Amino acid sequence: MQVKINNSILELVQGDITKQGTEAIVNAANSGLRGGGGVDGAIHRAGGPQIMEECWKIGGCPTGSAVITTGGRLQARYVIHTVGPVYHGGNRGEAELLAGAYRSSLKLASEKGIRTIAFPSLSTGAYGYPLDEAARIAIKTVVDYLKDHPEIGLVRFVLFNADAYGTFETTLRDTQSPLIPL
Ligand code: AR6
Repeated sequence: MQVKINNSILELVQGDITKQGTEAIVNAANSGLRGGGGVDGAIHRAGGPQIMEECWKIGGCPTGSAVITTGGRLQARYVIHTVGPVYHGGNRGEAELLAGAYRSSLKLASEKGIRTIAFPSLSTGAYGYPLDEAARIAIKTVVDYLKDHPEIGLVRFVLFNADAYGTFETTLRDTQSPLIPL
């Protein structure tokens, strides 16, 4: 599914983040940038050791922030590493931290002149964020950013399975409807 936000494209696909040909892909990292499972493990496996070497030099990344490395052997030229919150029930600032992770990644892309970027669904694996709430925050944050930042031409959400794709699709359809406010 694709929608236009001013002159930019927001796209949903089902697939593997490591296979994307966007200029940057986003990693669902931890604050130590130490690697792990899920998206993080897949990106380091596919991209090779250079990405981890750069992560060691950077040292870390607070929750809600983002840092950038090259893409190593990946097709994407850059990896933007961001850290979503661990979900503890929703009353510990998780929503703002999750929005912050998307926003910081997009801001870094704008600063680096990156025009195409692919995101996984941050925090919805090991970090336990409920998918429907996370999808709503992800889509609202990206749509709001694209409205003000025409320099980003394409944002793609890469959803790993049909369930995640369906949830993002329903959420995006709802937010596109003038009858249902964000
Ligand atoms: N492409 C796209 N999406 C994927 C892929 C892939 N190759 N693999 C998994 N997903 P997670 P988090 C989906 O756990 O919740 C790591 O150990 C997955 O189905 O990767 O932010 C880090 O080091 C889920 O919906 O990220 C951190 O310690 C979503 O991506 C911690 O996990 C995110 O799942 C971060 O946890």
